[in-house]
Amino acid sequence: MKKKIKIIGVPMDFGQLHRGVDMGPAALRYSGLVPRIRQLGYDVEDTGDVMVPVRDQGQAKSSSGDANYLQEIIEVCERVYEAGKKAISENAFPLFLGGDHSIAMGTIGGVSHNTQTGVIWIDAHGDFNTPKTSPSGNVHGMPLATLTGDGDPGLLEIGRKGKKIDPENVVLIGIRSLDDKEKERLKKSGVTVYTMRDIDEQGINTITNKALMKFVHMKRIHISLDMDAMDPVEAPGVGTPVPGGLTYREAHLFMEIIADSGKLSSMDMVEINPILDQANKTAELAVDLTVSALGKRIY
Ligand code: EXY
Ligand code: MN
Ligand code: MN
Ligand code: MN
Repeated sequence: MKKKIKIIGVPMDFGQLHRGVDMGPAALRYSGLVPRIRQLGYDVEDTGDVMVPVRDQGQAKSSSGDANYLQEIIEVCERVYEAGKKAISENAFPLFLGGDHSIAMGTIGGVSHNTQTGVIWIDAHGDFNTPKTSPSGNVHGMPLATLTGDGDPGLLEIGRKGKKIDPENVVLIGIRSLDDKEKERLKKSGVTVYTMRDIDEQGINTITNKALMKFVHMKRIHISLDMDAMDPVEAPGVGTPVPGGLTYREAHLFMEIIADSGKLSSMDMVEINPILDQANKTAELAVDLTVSALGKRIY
């Protein structure tokens, strides 16, 4: 019997300063996410959206300097953590719809609450800043640092105390934009990093299989897919686009190989901003990639 998929929307945009990324879950649902997954034979439950405080244009940042909107982010990520933990406890597959990438501090914490989970983080960026190294104060540039144990003390307490995942159990793919101090931290961290150059030189097939080899002794893999990993030509609807990203087929082949592993147990789809998109192109691509990750076959 196929697993139950639990869809958990997280319309949160406090991790960065653009408006619109809070509409990601709606854009994904509008693109036919639920029927497309049902077509694959899964039992799908859309649990709706977790509660997110409203942000209005005139609102002052709740904190400034080191990390913006900390309290709001902690509050939402606590709810996301509980939702993820519950889904995994019920033996379901949680599919999280962002929102900006700061939601991953809740999703990955929650899904890893009882078993080691390998994390594949697909992103143009490292998301490895701390409040001290961040040039922007935007928390969506910090979630991977926090999950691996370094960052704001309040963020480190989301769900359970401290580090949620060993850096040795994280593979970054698609990287092409790192801040200087972030790069230094990442080099010392133990995280495996595959940049776009690695993909150009070795091919996405080799890189994906290397990531799977790393997790050969693990039962579960979580994919955290930041849509800015894609080339902006394919995915224009993101707040921090960087040229030279993954092509349509590279991203699909990655998902197809991961699906064949049979280990994918949870996934995030983040950073889709419909206000910046061309029609609904980026959300539609994200839905295509999700069904590939869940086992859709060409033949
Ligand atoms: N490294 C930059 C910063 O920390 O502000 C940009 C981060 C963008 C993060 C996006 C979501 O992946
Ligand atoms: Mn927004
Ligand atoms: Mn990201
Ligand atoms: Mn990114």
